[in-house]
Amino acid sequence: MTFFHIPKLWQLPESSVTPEHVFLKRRRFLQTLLGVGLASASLTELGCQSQSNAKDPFAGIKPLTSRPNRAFTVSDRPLTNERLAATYNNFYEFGGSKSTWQNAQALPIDNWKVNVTGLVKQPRTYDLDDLLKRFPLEERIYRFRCVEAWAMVVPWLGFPMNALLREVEPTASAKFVRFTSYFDPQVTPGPSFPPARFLPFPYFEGLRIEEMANDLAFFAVGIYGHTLPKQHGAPIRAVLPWKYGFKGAKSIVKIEFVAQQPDTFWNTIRPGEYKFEANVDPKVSHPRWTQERERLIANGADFNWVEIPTLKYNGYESYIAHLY
Ligand SMILES: Nc1nc2c(c(=O)[nH]1)N[C@H]1C(S)=C(S)[C@@H](COP(=O)(O)O)O[C@H]1N2
Ligand SMILES: [Mo]
Repeated sequence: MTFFHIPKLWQLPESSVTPEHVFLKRRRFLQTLLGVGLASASLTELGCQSQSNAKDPFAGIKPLTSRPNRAFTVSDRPLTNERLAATYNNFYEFGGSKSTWQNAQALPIDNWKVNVTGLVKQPRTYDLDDLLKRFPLEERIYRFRCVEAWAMVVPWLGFPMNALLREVEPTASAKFVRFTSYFDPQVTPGPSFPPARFLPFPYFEGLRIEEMANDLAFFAVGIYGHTLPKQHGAPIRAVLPWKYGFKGAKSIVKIEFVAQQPDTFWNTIRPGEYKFEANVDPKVSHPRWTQERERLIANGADFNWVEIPTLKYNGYESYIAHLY
């Protein structure tokens, strides 16, 4: 019997991990942020961020074993520092700033259930253990691009969405899928402005069935070798690396197969911005900023934003170009 150690993808030499000390320069990073002027909603709360470190961004995580899927790795930019990725998030259920990780610790993830319903032959409710037992976990390093033009590179653990499709068998009339995130006004207060009652919670997103069946479409249940910290959308979230980050609904409780293109959270709030498809495209500007470049949330030795060009479909053109 051979017993050998399979290194995690992100431990391989080609993944240059950002040194920890970079995190300590966060204050300067925040100043840089203020300098480039992000949305005012973020600005108001960013100021408080560096003061409270009382909570642990990794509270409650557990190790997860997985098979590294080396078909999906990233060599054109460094892996993002884990702590940075875990403390710079969008999760509007828990606030409108990037420091929602502290509030997100209130998310109750025990006895999580995911209801798969709608136009499927095998509708069912999975609990998280069912999912982990049924679908072998793999690790994939993906680029990640937020519509706000920040970007990261992280190792997700999870399983391809097409594995779930095979099991639940959408009917011929299922043309789209709709994801719904956890929402409980007692637990998820929403941003301070606009008040949550003006936002169409629970968060919802969608895909065409062919997009969901594509190799890249992924359900993540972990990151960096362990379960998802709550702020990343524990215990299960969607990851669609060729689309803007907002398409990847966090903390999914419902997966519904439907005949018509579903509405989406952000499109309902701001119909004039991105359409349903929301593929990363440097040539299609946001109404208020260019998408030609992006800023990595870490850059190795020194913590300034690193600006790099944005790639068509975030560099995944060969996988999904035939869909558009
Ligand atoms: N339920 C829910 N899912 C969400 C969001 C959110 O506010 N609520 N934000 C989206 C946006 S805009 C981005 S960029 C990513 C951020 O993922 P991360 O915080 O794990 O980096 O989550 C997406 N999924
Ligand atoms: Mo985003």
